[in-house]
Amino acid sequence: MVLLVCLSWGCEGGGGGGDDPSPDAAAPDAAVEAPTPDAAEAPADASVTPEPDAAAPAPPLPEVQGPALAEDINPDARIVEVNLNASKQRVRLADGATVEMYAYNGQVPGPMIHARQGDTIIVHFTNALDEDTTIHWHGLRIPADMDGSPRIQAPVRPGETFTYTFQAPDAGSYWYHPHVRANEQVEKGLYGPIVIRGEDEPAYDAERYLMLDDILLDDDQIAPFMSNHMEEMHGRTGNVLLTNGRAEPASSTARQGQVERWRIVNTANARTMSLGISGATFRVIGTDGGLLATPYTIDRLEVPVGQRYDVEVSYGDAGRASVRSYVLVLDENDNVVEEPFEVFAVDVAQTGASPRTVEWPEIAPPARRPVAETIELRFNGRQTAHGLEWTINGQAHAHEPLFTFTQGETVRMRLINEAGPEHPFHLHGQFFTVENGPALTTPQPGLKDTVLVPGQSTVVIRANLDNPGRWMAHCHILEHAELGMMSEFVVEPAP
Ligand SMILES: [Cu+2]
Repeated sequence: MVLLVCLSWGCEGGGGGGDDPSPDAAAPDAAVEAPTPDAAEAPADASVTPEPDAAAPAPPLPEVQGPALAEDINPDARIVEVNLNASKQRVRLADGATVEMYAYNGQVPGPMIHARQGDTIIVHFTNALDEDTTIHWHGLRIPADMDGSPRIQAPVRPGETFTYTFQAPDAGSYWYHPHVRANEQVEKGLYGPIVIRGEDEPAYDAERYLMLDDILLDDDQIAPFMSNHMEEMHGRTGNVLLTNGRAEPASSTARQGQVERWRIVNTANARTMSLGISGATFRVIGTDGGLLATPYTIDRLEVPVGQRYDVEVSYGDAGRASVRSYVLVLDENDNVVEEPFEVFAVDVAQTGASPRTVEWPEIAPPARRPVAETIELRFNGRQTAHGLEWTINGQAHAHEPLFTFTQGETVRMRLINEAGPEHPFHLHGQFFTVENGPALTTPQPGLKDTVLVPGQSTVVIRANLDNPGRWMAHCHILEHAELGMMSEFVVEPAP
């Protein structure tokens, strides 16, 4: 794979500190320092618009630190209505240089959408780019015509608008990104977090959303796309690590004894992140499909692109809690070595307090439903006259659905990777459980929408096909998807 050591771009800091208007909004602590209008107004709104026969007004949503919240322009407490505008923007990733990127509402990452399970979400989207785009709501089991697939929804043309409307069906940590030329548009900064809050979720001293990314810069510009064989082969691995859009290890503060919930997503084009946390203890409490029945502990969290993990972080000691991303680099003798890069840190103030034990709610594990049928999806690549092409069951950019299922069925899918590079497989509109995967390095409990299939190995999943429609199924290494590793399946409504 491509090994790059230039992971310190712009990280020297320096005094600068000029007031650049846009990027500060993306700093992880922006939300702490300046509560957004939405957070401040939510309780008031709830009391101003009582519905005669509605239940008691919903309490305000807990703050989630991270990308600044999208402003909710609808006074109804059960409707989150926001404007999103995609445009070109110069973004400051670290003190000093700015890079021309794409941004939602002028910020990278885009603003956070925060709603309760069952809420209606309305997004008025304006495309101020000079190319087509759509928005895909990654992981949300919403109607197919709102899913942002350019094969179902006509892409939003430059200067045009589209309103996405759907209900948030499941609690959990999700994200949004385009589905047109995604390898370029996501790399350039088009992605944002979604938090859907369930009832009776455990309360924490703080919550954070960390969007982890890497981008490939060349001379302080986004490097040309698909300009080398390695990018086609393994996907684009960057030379700058970003956390909530910042190249410097962002830091925050907490107090000894506190327990926090962190939501983590890997928005990189291709790089599987390997994360460790020092100076604090953590356990995994949630994944793509929400909170787990049984949290588990682990030393190293492997996060393939597209996937989410929720972790509970406890500060038993004062000092510095540090999130490290372990990256393979070449040392001076050209040996491949693993090197940790700090991507987020929390300065923990001394109090002498011990962290409490969070009482875990009763959560049913995913039901083990009978399998209606077993199918195989074979992943491979081939060299063509125009370059490398990635295939699913021998087809690149398959234009007809590969399979037709019936709503309510559970289908066992054998994901067979016949090639060397890994493929994080993403199913739109449905959840699945991971049945087994001999090469998987971390446990995979809970409901997922993305699973990593390592090179030359097979992972078996059980997909609960409950959401009718025509759906995409593809590799989430965005270069692989653009080079053909993209398919569709149909779920016909139950008779
Ligand atoms: Cu792939």
